[in-house]
This record gives sequence, C-alpha cells and structure tokens, in this order.
Amino acid sequence: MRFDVVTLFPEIFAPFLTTGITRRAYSSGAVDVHLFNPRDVASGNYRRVDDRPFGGGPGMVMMAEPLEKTLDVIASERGHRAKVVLFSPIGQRLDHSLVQEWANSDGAVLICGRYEGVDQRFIDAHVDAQISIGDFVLSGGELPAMVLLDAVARLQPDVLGDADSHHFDSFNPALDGLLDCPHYTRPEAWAGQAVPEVLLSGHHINIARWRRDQQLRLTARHRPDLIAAARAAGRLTAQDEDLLASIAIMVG
Ligand code: 9D3
Repeated sequence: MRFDVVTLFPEIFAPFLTTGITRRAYSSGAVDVHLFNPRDVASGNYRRVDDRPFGGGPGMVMMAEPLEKTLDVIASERGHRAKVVLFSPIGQRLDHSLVQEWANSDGAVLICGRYEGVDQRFIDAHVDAQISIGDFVLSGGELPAMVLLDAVARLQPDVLGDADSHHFDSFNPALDGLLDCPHYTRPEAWAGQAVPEVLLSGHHINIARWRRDQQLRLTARHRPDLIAAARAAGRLTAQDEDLLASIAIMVG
C-alpha cells in the first residue's frame, strides 16, 4: 500500500520511518510512504502556505491552492486520485477497527493540518475522511499521521518478531477485546518484588488461566465498558463469568 503524507514538516517523519520494528514495513515498501511539502509548490517569492482568516480571529489558516497543487503532483505520480484523509480535531475518533480498515486498504493521501485549520473550500472539494486521535489539542496533524502509519505498519505480515503477536493485542477481537495481562522478565526478584509463582511453574494450563484472570480483573477495573462489550459478543466463558462474579463479591 502507498501513503502520501502532505506536511509542512516532512523532516520530522524521517527518524520515525527508520526506527524500530516497523522500519521493515516501510523499507520493504509494504507500507510505502512518500512525503510532500506544500511549500514546494507554493507560489510567489515567499511561497506562502498560510494566511489570515477572513472574518478575523487568532491564528492562521492553511491556503487551499498549495494543498490542491500538492494533490495534483501526487495524482500524477500515482497515476490516479487516491482517497484523501485530513487529520483534524473534528474527525472520526481513531480506533482499532478504523486502523484495520486502513490496513486492508491500498493506502491514501494523509494531510497534516497546522495552524488553526485548513480553508474549508479545500476540505469540501477534496477531503474524503477526517480523523482525530482523541479529545486533546495538538499543534498539528503530523503526530496523528504517524500514529495511523505506526498502527497500520505493525499489522503487516512479518513486521512483529513473533509473527502473530498482534493477535494478542488488547482491542484486537482475537484477545476477546480485553486488556492485556501484566508481563515479567528476569531477574526473578527485583527491588524486593517477586515474579508471580505461577509464571515460574511451567504449568501451561495454570499460566493461561492466571493470565486470563488478570485480563478480566484489569479490564473490569479500568475498562468495564470492554467487559460489557465482550459479554454482549459472547466472548466470555462460564469460567470467566465465575471469576468476574468473585471480583464483584469482593468489591461490594
Ligand atoms: C480553538 C480551536 N482549536 C480546535 C480545538 C483549533 C485547533 C487546534 C489545534 C485546530 C487544529 C489544531 C491542530 N490539531 C490537529 O491538527 C489534529 C488533532 C488534535 O489536535 N487532536 C487530536 N487529533 C488531531 S488530528 C489533527
């Protein structure tokens, strides 16, 4: 798949694309990322990409023209017009199911807004979808674009060391939509704290049950909405329900 990222700050993507377990996905072209700076196609001596808002108010607005010219450059490279995504605080909230949809796609053009926003006429003319990563204010769409690319890249076959680690991720339906259990590694004792006995026992059935119980406890405490969703989807066993009932008794 191919993602074309439109950003005034392409240089902040370089270390992200060449570091960590996702590097292979980018360098192999499984997730082919191309960067475009609208300033490169902006006109005039000053190559303006932003201007003051009509009607007044604080901050600047990204101009439609340099963004549209950038889409033209991308379309001629690709040989067709791809879907255009704008990262914006008013967008649809990113979650696992949306990541999965983009991971199954052949890519898109990702537009990173800066300043107060983008001229609405460009959005009306060219933007197919808007995505937000949550209800907090960032200074632009670059981090959200990297968030989507990272989440998509790690879903590619052969990206994770253990070929199917992501089958066990929280929020993946394969983990029944529960939070992950705690993890421990060497040494067996650290800062006066031992590793839970069962993990050292070699008893795989007991280990699996302990991990499942931990998942249920953590999820019940921190994300009761996910317990309700797992139950509604028929993903909880009778044994799971017994464990949850025993927690409820302890609590109240
Ligand atoms: C005062 C109105 N602000 C809206 C909350 C203006 C504004 C602030 C920050 C407009 C754009 C931005 C820059 N943010 C993004 O481009 C952005 C974003 C975010 O701020 N939070 C979560 N997801 C995203 S996706 C893009």
